[in-house]
Amino acid sequence: MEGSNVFRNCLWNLMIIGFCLSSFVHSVEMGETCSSSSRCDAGLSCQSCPVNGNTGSTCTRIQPLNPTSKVNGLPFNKYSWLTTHNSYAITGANSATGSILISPRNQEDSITNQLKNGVRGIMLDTYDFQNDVWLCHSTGGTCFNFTAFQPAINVLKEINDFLESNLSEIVTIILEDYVKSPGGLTRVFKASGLTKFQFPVSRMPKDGKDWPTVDDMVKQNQRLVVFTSKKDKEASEGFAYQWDHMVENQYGDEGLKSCFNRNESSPLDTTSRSLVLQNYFGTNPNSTQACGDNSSLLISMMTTCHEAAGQRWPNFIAVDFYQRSDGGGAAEAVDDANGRLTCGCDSLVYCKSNAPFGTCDAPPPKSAPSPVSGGTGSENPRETPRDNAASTATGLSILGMISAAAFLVWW
Ligand SMILES: *[C@@H]1O[C@H](CO)[C@@H](O)[C@H](O)[C@H]1NC(C)=O
Ligand SMILES: *[C@@H]1O[C@H](CO)[C@@H](O)[C@H](O)[C@H]1NC(C)=O
Ligand SMILES: *[C@@H]1O[C@H](CO)[C@@H](O)[C@H](O)[C@H]1NC(C)=O
Ligand SMILES: *[C@@H]1O[C@H](CO)[C@@H](O)[C@H](O)[C@H]1NC(C)=O
Ligand SMILES: CC(=O)N[C@H]1CO[C@H](CO)[C@@H](O)[C@@H]1O
Repeated sequence: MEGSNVFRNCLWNLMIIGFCLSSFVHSVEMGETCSSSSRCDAGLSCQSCPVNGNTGSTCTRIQPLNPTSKVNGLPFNKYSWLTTHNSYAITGANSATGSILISPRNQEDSITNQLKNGVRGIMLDTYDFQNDVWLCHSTGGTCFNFTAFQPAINVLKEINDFLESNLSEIVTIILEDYVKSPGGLTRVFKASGLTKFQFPVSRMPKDGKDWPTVDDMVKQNQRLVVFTSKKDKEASEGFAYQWDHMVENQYGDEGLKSCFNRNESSPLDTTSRSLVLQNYFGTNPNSTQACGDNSSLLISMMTTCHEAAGQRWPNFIAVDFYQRSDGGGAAEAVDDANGRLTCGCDSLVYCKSNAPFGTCDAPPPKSAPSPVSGGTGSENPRETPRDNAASTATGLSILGMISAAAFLVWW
Protein backbone atom coordinates (compact mmCIF):
# COMPACT_ATOMS: atom_id res chain seq x y z
CA MET A 1 0.00 0.00 0.00
CA GLU A 2 2.65 2.48 1.13
CA GLY A 3 4.85 1.77 -1.86
CA SER A 4 2.12 2.58 -4.35
CA ASN A 5 1.40 5.89 -2.54
CA VAL A 6 5.02 6.93 -2.83
CA PHE A 7 4.92 5.98 -6.47
CA ARG A 8 1.77 8.04 -7.04
CA ASN A 9 3.19 11.11 -5.24
CA CYS A 10 6.36 10.76 -7.15
CA LEU A 11 4.60 10.66 -10.52
CA TRP A 12 2.56 13.69 -9.48
CA ASN A 13 5.73 15.67 -8.67
CA LEU A 14 7.28 14.65 -11.95
CA MET A 15 4.25 15.85 -13.84
CA ILE A 16 4.43 19.22 -12.11
CA ILE A 17 8.13 19.57 -12.86
CA GLY A 18 7.58 18.49 -16.45
CA PHE A 19 4.73 20.92 -16.85
CA CYS A 20 6.76 23.85 -15.50
CA LEU A 21 9.68 23.04 -17.78
CA SER A 22 7.48 22.57 -20.80
CA SER A 23 5.83 25.96 -20.31
CA PHE A 24 9.30 27.45 -20.06
CA VAL A 25 10.19 25.86 -23.37
CA HIS A 26 7.08 27.51 -24.89
CA SER A 27 8.27 31.06 -24.29
CA VAL A 28 9.34 32.81 -27.50
CA GLU A 29 10.18 36.50 -27.35
CA MET A 30 9.37 39.37 -29.66
CA GLY A 31 11.14 39.17 -33.01
CA GLU A 32 11.96 35.47 -32.67
CA THR A 33 10.81 32.88 -35.16
CA CYS A 34 7.59 31.13 -34.20
CA SER A 35 5.24 28.49 -35.50
CA SER A 36 2.07 29.68 -33.75
CA SER A 37 0.88 32.47 -31.46
CA SER A 38 0.57 30.07 -28.54
CA ARG A 39 4.35 29.69 -28.59
CA CYS A 40 4.97 33.45 -28.30
CA ASP A 41 5.09 35.26 -24.95
CA ALA A 42 1.86 36.83 -23.69
CA GLY A 43 0.74 39.84 -25.70
CA LEU A 44 2.44 38.66 -28.88
CA SER A 45 1.10 37.02 -32.01
CA CYS A 46 2.90 34.94 -34.61
CA GLN A 47 2.81 36.63 -38.00
CA SER A 48 4.80 37.43 -41.14
CA CYS A 49 5.01 40.65 -43.16
CA PRO A 50 5.70 39.82 -46.82
CA VAL A 51 5.34 43.47 -47.99
CA ASN A 52 8.48 44.19 -45.95
CA GLY A 53 10.19 41.06 -47.23
CA ASN A 54 9.62 39.19 -43.97
CA THR A 55 8.06 35.97 -45.16
CA GLY A 56 8.99 33.95 -42.08
CA SER A 57 6.74 34.18 -39.01
CA THR A 58 7.98 36.02 -35.95
CA CYS A 59 6.43 36.95 -32.60
CA THR A 60 4.87 40.40 -32.97
CA ARG A 61 3.45 42.85 -30.41
CA ILE A 62 -0.33 43.22 -30.32
CA GLN A 63 -0.79 44.71 -26.83
CA PRO A 64 0.54 48.00 -25.48
CA LEU A 65 1.61 48.32 -21.86
CA ASN A 66 -1.08 49.62 -19.57
CA PRO A 67 -0.63 53.42 -19.95
CA THR A 68 -1.02 54.02 -16.20
CA SER A 69 1.27 51.18 -15.13
CA LYS A 70 4.33 53.33 -14.36
CA VAL A 71 2.92 56.73 -13.44
CA ASN A 72 -0.65 56.76 -12.23
CA GLY A 73 -2.84 59.67 -11.25
CA LEU A 74 -2.05 62.11 -14.06
CA PRO A 75 -4.76 64.01 -15.95
CA PHE A 76 -6.55 61.96 -18.63
CA ASN A 77 -4.91 64.06 -21.37
CA LYS A 78 -1.43 62.97 -20.19
CA TYR A 79 -1.85 59.45 -21.48
CA SER A 80 -1.99 57.85 -24.91
CA TRP A 81 -4.57 55.20 -25.80
CA LEU A 82 -4.51 52.61 -28.58
CA THR A 83 -7.45 53.33 -30.88
CA THR A 84 -9.00 51.25 -33.65
CA HIS A 85 -10.34 52.99 -36.74
CA ASN A 86 -13.79 51.64 -37.67
CA SER A 87 -13.53 49.24 -34.74
CA TYR A 88 -16.78 47.50 -35.73
CA ALA A 89 -15.91 46.84 -39.40
CA ILE A 90 -14.53 43.37 -38.86
CA THR A 91 -13.27 40.92 -41.47
CA GLY A 92 -15.70 38.05 -41.89
CA ALA A 93 -18.67 39.87 -40.33
CA ASN A 94 -21.98 39.59 -42.14
CA SER A 95 -24.70 42.21 -42.24
CA ALA A 96 -27.28 41.58 -39.52
CA THR A 97 -29.91 42.39 -42.20
CA GLY A 98 -28.95 39.16 -43.97
CA SER A 99 -27.86 41.13 -47.02
CA ILE A 100 -24.41 40.88 -48.54
CA LEU A 101 -22.10 43.51 -47.07
CA ILE A 102 -19.96 45.51 -49.48
CA SER A 103 -18.28 47.85 -46.99
CA PRO A 104 -14.53 47.69 -46.47
CA ARG A 105 -13.17 46.08 -43.29
CA ASN A 106 -10.64 47.70 -41.01
CA GLN A 107 -10.14 45.27 -38.11
CA GLU A 108 -10.03 41.54 -37.57
CA ASP A 109 -11.29 40.81 -34.06
CA SER A 110 -14.32 41.60 -31.92
CA ILE A 111 -14.58 44.73 -29.78
CA THR A 112 -14.37 42.44 -26.73
CA ASN A 113 -11.06 41.04 -27.92
CA GLN A 114 -9.79 44.50 -28.88
CA LEU A 115 -10.49 45.67 -25.33
CA LYS A 116 -8.72 42.60 -23.93
CA ASN A 117 -5.70 43.49 -26.03
CA GLY A 118 -5.56 47.00 -24.56
CA VAL A 119 -7.49 48.99 -27.18
CA ARG A 120 -9.08 51.92 -25.31
CA GLY A 121 -10.30 54.13 -28.16
CA ILE A 122 -13.24 52.82 -30.19
CA MET A 123 -14.33 54.59 -33.40
CA LEU A 124 -17.90 53.91 -34.49
CA ASP A 125 -20.08 55.20 -37.36
CA THR A 126 -23.65 55.57 -36.12
CA TYR A 127 -26.71 55.84 -38.41
CA ASP A 128 -30.48 55.92 -38.19
CA PHE A 129 -31.56 52.60 -39.67
CA GLN A 130 -34.61 50.37 -39.32
CA ASN A 131 -36.03 52.55 -36.53
CA ASP A 132 -32.89 52.02 -34.49
CA VAL A 133 -29.24 53.11 -34.34
CA TRP A 134 -26.95 50.90 -36.42
CA LEU A 135 -23.25 50.74 -37.17
CA CYS A 136 -22.82 51.23 -40.88
CA HIS A 137 -19.93 52.01 -43.15
CA SER A 138 -21.82 53.94 -45.77
CA THR A 139 -21.88 57.03 -47.89
CA GLY A 140 -23.91 60.24 -47.96
CA GLY A 141 -25.05 59.78 -44.37
CA THR A 142 -27.54 57.03 -45.32
CA CYS A 143 -27.27 53.40 -44.33
CA PHE A 144 -28.34 50.60 -46.66
CA ASN A 145 -28.73 46.88 -46.04
CA PHE A 146 -25.48 46.26 -47.92
CA THR A 147 -23.55 48.83 -45.82
CA ALA A 148 -25.12 47.92 -42.45
CA PHE A 149 -23.10 45.88 -39.96
CA GLN A 150 -25.31 45.54 -36.90
CA PRO A 151 -27.39 47.44 -34.32
CA ALA A 152 -25.10 49.67 -32.26
CA ILE A 153 -26.43 48.28 -29.00
CA ASN A 154 -24.58 44.99 -29.52
CA VAL A 155 -21.19 46.66 -29.53
CA LEU A 156 -22.11 49.15 -26.79
CA LYS A 157 -23.06 46.17 -24.59
CA GLU A 158 -19.63 44.62 -25.18
CA ILE A 159 -18.06 47.86 -23.96
CA ASN A 160 -20.44 47.94 -20.99
CA ASP A 161 -19.46 44.39 -20.02
CA PHE A 162 -15.80 45.33 -20.15
CA LEU A 163 -16.26 48.43 -17.97
CA GLU A 164 -18.38 46.44 -15.51
CA SER A 165 -15.71 43.78 -15.03
CA ASN A 166 -12.64 46.04 -15.18
CA LEU A 167 -13.21 48.74 -12.60
CA SER A 168 -10.11 50.83 -13.23
CA GLU A 169 -10.25 50.91 -17.03
CA ILE A 170 -11.27 53.98 -19.04
CA VAL A 171 -12.66 53.72 -22.59
CA THR A 172 -13.25 56.46 -25.15
CA ILE A 173 -15.84 56.19 -27.93
CA ILE A 174 -15.50 58.51 -30.91
CA LEU A 175 -18.62 58.69 -33.05
CA GLU A 176 -18.84 59.63 -36.68
CA ASP A 177 -22.45 60.37 -36.04
CA TYR A 178 -25.19 60.45 -38.68
CA VAL A 179 -28.03 59.87 -36.22
CA LYS A 180 -30.70 62.53 -36.68
CA SER A 181 -33.55 61.01 -34.69
CA PRO A 182 -34.06 63.11 -31.56
CA GLY A 183 -32.69 61.34 -28.51
CA GLY A 184 -31.60 58.39 -30.65
CA LEU A 185 -28.11 58.14 -29.21
CA THR A 186 -29.30 58.69 -25.66
CA ARG A 187 -31.75 55.83 -26.05
CA VAL A 188 -29.24 53.32 -27.30
CA PHE A 189 -26.58 54.29 -24.73
CA LYS A 190 -29.16 53.91 -21.95
CA ALA A 191 -30.34 50.57 -23.24
CA SER A 192 -26.75 49.25 -23.36
CA GLY A 193 -26.11 50.20 -19.73
CA LEU A 194 -23.31 52.62 -20.62
CA THR A 195 -24.98 55.84 -19.46
CA LYS A 196 -23.99 55.18 -15.83
CA PHE A 197 -20.29 55.34 -16.80
CA GLN A 198 -20.49 58.44 -18.97
CA PHE A 199 -18.06 61.23 -18.13
CA PRO A 200 -20.16 64.43 -18.06
CA VAL A 201 -19.50 67.17 -20.60
CA SER A 202 -19.63 69.70 -17.75
CA ARG A 203 -16.38 68.22 -16.36
CA MET A 204 -14.52 68.38 -19.67
CA PRO A 205 -12.06 71.28 -19.63
CA LYS A 206 -12.39 74.21 -21.98
CA ASP A 207 -9.51 76.39 -23.23
CA GLY A 208 -6.97 73.58 -23.30
CA LYS A 209 -6.80 73.00 -19.56
CA ASP A 210 -5.95 69.60 -18.10
CA TRP A 211 -8.65 66.97 -17.71
CA PRO A 212 -9.47 65.49 -14.31
CA THR A 213 -7.01 62.77 -13.31
CA VAL A 214 -7.55 59.16 -14.28
CA ASP A 215 -7.75 58.34 -10.55
CA ASP A 216 -10.59 60.76 -10.17
CA MET A 217 -12.41 59.37 -13.20
CA VAL A 218 -12.07 55.87 -11.76
CA LYS A 219 -13.15 56.94 -8.27
CA GLN A 220 -16.25 58.71 -9.61
CA ASN A 221 -16.88 55.76 -11.94
CA GLN A 222 -16.96 58.17 -14.89
CA ARG A 223 -14.90 55.87 -17.06
CA LEU A 224 -16.53 56.32 -20.44
CA VAL A 225 -15.65 59.34 -22.56
CA VAL A 226 -17.85 59.86 -25.63
CA PHE A 227 -17.42 62.30 -28.50
CA THR A 228 -19.80 62.94 -31.37
CA SER A 229 -19.19 64.69 -34.67
CA LYS A 230 -22.63 66.37 -34.39
CA LYS A 231 -22.31 69.78 -32.76
CA ASP A 232 -25.86 70.19 -31.47
CA LYS A 233 -25.81 67.00 -29.40
CA GLU A 234 -23.53 68.52 -26.78
CA ALA A 235 -26.33 70.87 -25.75
CA SER A 236 -29.29 68.62 -26.55
CA GLU A 237 -28.11 65.23 -25.32
CA GLY A 238 -24.87 65.78 -23.39
CA PHE A 239 -22.61 64.08 -25.93
CA ALA A 240 -19.42 66.11 -26.24
CA TYR A 241 -18.81 67.73 -29.63
CA GLN A 242 -15.48 66.23 -30.66
CA TRP A 243 -14.05 69.28 -32.42
CA ASP A 244 -14.42 71.49 -29.34
CA HIS A 245 -12.20 69.12 -27.37
CA MET A 246 -9.81 67.43 -29.79
CA VAL A 247 -7.63 68.02 -32.82
CA GLU A 248 -7.07 65.32 -35.42
CA ASN A 249 -4.75 65.01 -38.39
CA GLN A 250 -5.78 64.10 -41.94
CA TYR A 251 -6.49 60.39 -42.33
CA GLY A 252 -6.01 58.18 -45.40
CA ASP A 253 -3.16 58.19 -47.91
CA GLU A 254 -2.53 61.94 -47.49
CA GLY A 255 -1.99 61.40 -43.78
CA LEU A 256 0.70 58.80 -44.45
CA LYS A 257 2.77 61.49 -46.20
CA SER A 258 2.50 64.50 -43.89
CA CYS A 259 0.75 65.67 -40.76
CA PHE A 260 -1.88 68.42 -40.92
CA ASN A 261 -5.37 68.84 -39.52
CA ARG A 262 -8.35 67.15 -41.16
CA ASN A 263 -10.99 69.48 -42.46
CA GLU A 264 -13.31 69.30 -39.44
CA SER A 265 -10.52 69.86 -36.91
CA SER A 266 -8.87 73.10 -35.81
CA PRO A 267 -5.20 73.32 -36.81
CA LEU A 268 -3.19 70.73 -34.89
CA ASP A 269 -1.37 73.33 -32.80
CA THR A 270 -4.63 74.75 -31.43
CA THR A 271 -3.83 74.30 -27.76
CA SER A 272 -7.32 75.32 -26.66
CA ARG A 273 -8.19 71.72 -27.54
CA SER A 274 -6.72 69.48 -24.82
CA LEU A 275 -6.68 66.22 -26.76
CA VAL A 276 -4.71 65.15 -29.83
CA LEU A 277 -5.64 62.22 -32.05
CA GLN A 278 -3.24 60.82 -34.63
CA ASN A 279 -4.75 58.89 -37.53
CA TYR A 280 -2.40 56.58 -39.39
CA PHE A 281 -3.97 54.34 -42.02
CA GLY A 282 -4.36 54.30 -45.79
CA THR A 283 -7.48 55.32 -47.71
CA ASN A 284 -8.34 51.75 -48.71
CA PRO A 285 -7.93 49.39 -45.78
CA ASN A 286 -5.65 46.53 -46.79
CA SER A 287 -4.65 43.90 -44.28
CA THR A 288 -1.68 42.79 -46.39
CA GLN A 289 -0.30 46.31 -46.56
CA ALA A 290 -1.12 47.15 -42.92
CA CYS A 291 1.98 45.52 -41.46
CA GLY A 292 4.05 47.64 -43.85
CA ASP A 293 2.66 50.83 -42.34
CA ASN A 294 4.54 49.48 -39.39
CA SER A 295 5.93 50.91 -36.21
CA SER A 296 8.91 52.62 -37.79
CA LEU A 297 6.74 54.62 -40.21
CA LEU A 298 4.01 55.20 -37.65
CA ILE A 299 6.52 56.27 -35.00
CA SER A 300 8.36 58.60 -37.35
CA MET A 301 5.03 60.22 -38.31
CA MET A 302 4.26 60.51 -34.60
CA THR A 303 7.35 62.71 -34.26
CA THR A 304 6.24 64.80 -37.24
CA CYS A 305 2.76 65.19 -35.74
CA HIS A 306 4.30 66.06 -32.36
CA GLU A 307 5.90 69.12 -33.98
CA ALA A 308 2.74 69.98 -35.91
CA ALA A 309 0.60 69.72 -32.77
CA GLY A 310 2.63 72.27 -30.80
CA GLN A 311 4.97 69.73 -29.17
CA ARG A 312 2.14 67.48 -28.07
CA TRP A 313 2.24 63.70 -28.23
CA PRO A 314 -0.96 61.98 -29.37
CA ASN A 315 -3.55 60.95 -26.77
CA PHE A 316 -5.10 58.57 -29.27
CA ILE A 317 -3.28 56.61 -31.97
CA ALA A 318 -5.82 55.32 -34.50
CA VAL A 319 -4.91 52.54 -36.92
CA ASP A 320 -6.42 49.85 -39.15
CA PHE A 321 -5.64 46.18 -38.42
CA TYR A 322 -4.07 47.13 -35.10
CA GLN A 323 -2.58 43.67 -34.60
CA ARG A 324 -0.54 43.75 -37.79
CA SER A 325 3.05 44.92 -37.92
CA ASP A 326 6.50 43.57 -38.55
CA GLY A 327 7.52 43.94 -34.92
CA GLY A 328 6.36 46.50 -32.38
CA GLY A 329 3.52 48.04 -34.35
CA ALA A 330 0.87 50.33 -32.97
CA ALA A 331 1.41 48.86 -29.48
CA GLU A 332 4.98 50.13 -29.49
CA ALA A 333 3.92 53.55 -30.78
CA VAL A 334 1.48 53.84 -27.86
CA ASP A 335 4.20 52.81 -25.38
CA ASP A 336 6.51 55.44 -26.87
CA ALA A 337 3.87 58.16 -26.59
CA ASN A 338 3.14 57.14 -22.99
CA GLY A 339 6.84 57.22 -22.14
CA ARG A 340 7.11 60.78 -23.40
CA LEU A 341 3.85 61.86 -21.79
CA THR A 342 4.06 60.25 -18.37
CA CYS A 343 7.76 60.11 -17.48
CA GLY A 344 9.78 61.92 -20.15
CA CYS A 345 11.41 58.72 -21.47
CA ASP A 346 11.40 57.45 -25.05
CA SER A 347 9.14 54.56 -24.11
CA LEU A 348 7.00 53.55 -21.17
CA VAL A 349 9.30 50.53 -20.97
CA TYR A 350 12.10 52.81 -19.72
CA CYS A 351 10.01 54.68 -17.13
CA LYS A 352 10.74 53.95 -13.48
CA SER A 353 7.70 53.61 -11.25
CA ASN A 354 7.01 56.75 -9.21
CA ALA A 355 10.37 58.33 -10.06
CA PRO A 356 10.80 62.04 -10.92
CA PHE A 357 9.99 63.02 -14.53
CA GLY A 358 12.96 62.29 -16.79
CA THR A 359 14.38 59.40 -14.73
CA CYS A 360 14.76 56.64 -17.29
CA ASP A 361 16.14 53.12 -17.31
CA ALA A 362 18.74 52.42 -19.96
CA PRO A 363 17.26 50.47 -22.85
CA PRO A 364 17.67 46.75 -22.16
CA PRO A 365 19.79 44.79 -24.69
CA LYS A 366 16.68 43.27 -26.20
CA SER A 367 13.36 45.07 -25.73
CA ALA A 368 10.65 42.52 -25.15
CA PRO A 369 8.32 44.11 -22.64
CA SER A 370 5.69 41.86 -21.20
CA PRO A 371 2.32 43.55 -21.46
CA VAL A 372 0.33 44.44 -18.40
CA SER A 373 -3.11 44.29 -19.93
CA GLY A 374 -4.60 40.83 -20.10
CA GLY A 375 -5.94 39.00 -23.11
CA THR A 376 -4.68 36.85 -25.90
CA GLY A 377 -4.33 37.08 -29.61
CA SER A 378 -6.59 34.09 -29.90
CA GLU A 379 -8.68 35.72 -32.61
CA ASN A 380 -5.65 36.44 -34.73
CA PRO A 381 -6.48 35.08 -38.17
CA ARG A 382 -2.97 33.85 -38.90
CA GLU A 383 -2.91 31.26 -36.22
CA THR A 384 -3.66 27.84 -37.59
CA PRO A 385 -4.95 24.87 -35.61
CA ARG A 386 -2.30 22.70 -37.25
CA ASP A 387 0.43 24.81 -35.64
CA ASN A 388 -1.24 24.53 -32.26
CA ALA A 389 -1.35 20.76 -32.50
CA ALA A 390 2.30 20.66 -33.48
CA SER A 391 3.39 22.77 -30.54
CA THR A 392 1.31 20.73 -28.10
CA ALA A 393 2.91 17.57 -29.42
CA THR A 394 6.39 19.06 -28.98
CA GLY A 395 5.49 20.16 -25.47
CA LEU A 396 4.23 16.69 -24.59
CA SER A 397 7.28 14.89 -25.93
CA ILE A 398 9.58 17.26 -24.04
CA LEU A 399 7.51 16.67 -20.93
CA GLY A 400 7.87 12.95 -21.43
CA MET A 401 11.63 13.17 -21.80
CA ILE A 402 12.01 15.35 -18.72
CA SER A 403 9.79 13.06 -16.68
CA ALA A 404 11.84 10.06 -17.71
CA ALA A 405 15.11 11.80 -16.83
CA ALA A 406 13.80 13.01 -13.46
CA PHE A 407 12.43 9.52 -12.80
CA LEU A 408 15.90 8.03 -13.15
CA VAL A 409 17.49 10.66 -10.88
CA TRP A 410 14.72 10.23 -8.31
CA TRP A 411 15.22 6.51 -7.95
C1 LIG B 1 -33.20 44.92 -45.74
O1 LIG B 1 -33.12 43.96 -44.71
C2 LIG B 1 -34.34 43.75 -44.03
C3 LIG B 1 -34.07 42.74 -42.92
O2 LIG B 1 -33.29 43.33 -41.92
C4 LIG B 1 -35.42 43.27 -44.98
O3 LIG B 1 -36.63 43.16 -44.29
C5 LIG B 1 -35.56 44.26 -46.12
O4 LIG B 1 -36.45 43.76 -47.08
C6 LIG B 1 -34.21 44.52 -46.78
N1 LIG B 1 -34.36 45.57 -47.76
C7 LIG B 1 -33.92 45.45 -49.00
C8 LIG B 1 -34.11 46.64 -49.90
O5 LIG B 1 -33.37 44.44 -49.40
C1 LIG C 1 -14.61 70.99 -45.19
O1 LIG C 1 -15.63 71.15 -44.23
C2 LIG C 1 -16.61 72.07 -44.57
C3 LIG C 1 -17.58 72.18 -43.41
O2 LIG C 1 -16.88 72.19 -42.20
C4 LIG C 1 -17.32 71.62 -45.83
O3 LIG C 1 -18.29 72.56 -46.22
C5 LIG C 1 -16.31 71.40 -46.94
O4 LIG C 1 -16.94 70.84 -48.06
C6 LIG C 1 -15.20 70.49 -46.49
N1 LIG C 1 -14.18 70.41 -47.51
C7 LIG C 1 -13.67 69.25 -47.90
C8 LIG C 1 -12.61 69.33 -48.94
O5 LIG C 1 -14.03 68.17 -47.46
C1 LIG D 1 -3.04 45.26 -50.71
O1 LIG D 1 -1.67 45.49 -50.49
C2 LIG D 1 -0.84 44.57 -51.16
C3 LIG D 1 0.57 44.83 -50.72
O2 LIG D 1 0.91 46.18 -50.86
C4 LIG D 1 -1.05 44.72 -52.67
O3 LIG D 1 -0.23 43.78 -53.33
C5 LIG D 1 -2.50 44.49 -52.99
O4 LIG D 1 -2.72 44.73 -54.37
C6 LIG D 1 -3.39 45.39 -52.18
N1 LIG D 1 -4.78 45.03 -52.38
C7 LIG D 1 -5.67 45.89 -52.82
C8 LIG D 1 -7.06 45.36 -52.99
O5 LIG D 1 -5.40 47.04 -53.07
C1 LIG E 1 -10.72 42.62 -17.13
O1 LIG E 1 -11.49 41.74 -16.37
C2 LIG E 1 -11.32 40.38 -16.72
C3 LIG E 1 -12.33 39.57 -15.94
O2 LIG E 1 -12.25 39.85 -14.58
C4 LIG E 1 -9.88 39.98 -16.43
O3 LIG E 1 -9.68 38.65 -16.82
C5 LIG E 1 -8.95 40.90 -17.21
O4 LIG E 1 -7.61 40.62 -16.90
C6 LIG E 1 -9.23 42.35 -16.94
N1 LIG E 1 -8.48 43.17 -17.85
C7 LIG E 1 -7.88 44.29 -17.48
C8 LIG E 1 -7.14 45.03 -18.53
O5 LIG E 1 -7.89 44.69 -16.33
C1 LIG F 1 7.22 49.70 -45.75
C2 LIG F 1 8.36 50.03 -44.83
O1 LIG F 1 8.92 51.08 -44.86
N1 LIG F 1 8.70 49.10 -44.00
C3 LIG F 1 9.77 49.24 -43.05
C4 LIG F 1 9.26 48.82 -41.70
O2 LIG F 1 10.25 48.85 -40.74
C5 LIG F 1 11.36 48.01 -41.03
C6 LIG F 1 12.32 48.13 -39.88
O3 LIG F 1 11.66 48.30 -38.67
C7 LIG F 1 12.00 48.41 -42.34
O4 LIG F 1 13.03 47.51 -42.64
C8 LIG F 1 10.96 48.39 -43.45
O5 LIG F 1 11.49 48.86 -44.65
